[in-house]
Amino acid sequence: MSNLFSDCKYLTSAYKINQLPDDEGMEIAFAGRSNSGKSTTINALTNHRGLAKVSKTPGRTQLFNCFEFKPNMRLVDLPGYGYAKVPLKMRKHWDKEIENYLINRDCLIGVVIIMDIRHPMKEFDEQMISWAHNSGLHSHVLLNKADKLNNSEIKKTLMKVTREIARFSESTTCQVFSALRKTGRTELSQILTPWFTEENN
Ligand SMILES: Nc1nc2c(ncn2[C@@H]2O[C@H](COP(=O)(O)OP(=O)(O)OP(=O)(O)O)[C@@H](O)[C@H]2O)c(=O)[nH]1
Ligand SMILES: [Mg+2]
Repeated sequence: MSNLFSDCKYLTSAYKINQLPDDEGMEIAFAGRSNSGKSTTINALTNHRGLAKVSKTPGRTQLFNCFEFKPNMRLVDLPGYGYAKVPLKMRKHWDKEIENYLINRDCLIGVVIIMDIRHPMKEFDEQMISWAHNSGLHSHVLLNKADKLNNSEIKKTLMKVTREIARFSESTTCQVFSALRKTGRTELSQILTPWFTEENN
């Protein structure tokens, strides 16, 4: 099924934020712990297998990977946060660059925070949610890998996480997702589309 994001192409990769595309137009970032499924989610949303690189080895995305779906409208695949096996020096580099990106990127309008539904709301996830809320950015949480749980576990987790999110932000939305099975893709696209099309951006 086509959506706003279907006609998406790879634009560029940046090791440092000054290598990113010009800070113009609108951009949303896909953030979350390493291996939570950020890259797979971008592929599911854009219906484009292989657009963002996916790997069984955590720590795969080592760059800011930028994709453009309309002129000056981009999705950014962020490096995974907090993966212990990434060398400390590299982790420090990324923690600093991601923070720098989040704080200074003027065209950033929102973040999609991706969690493994089996391990939701880790410290970084909570920080991202409250930071996005306090910064006036759109934010949406995906409880990914729902295919790993049964329906009653899914329901229970969704209720629990929704309650926890409300402690940090009243503006952050949340949904169940499976990037692998593409469940929740239409809902995701319906949440993200107004971020780019509403007048008050
Ligand atoms: N079962 C299941 N596996 C998934 C799902 N989404 C992603 N995966 C798997 O999880 C692993 C990591 O996926 P990625 O998309 O590379 O995760 P990432 O967050 O981009 O990881 P980094 O780039 O290392 O930060 C891969 O083996 C994916 O196939 C899902 O919805 N269900
Ligand atoms: Mg990745």
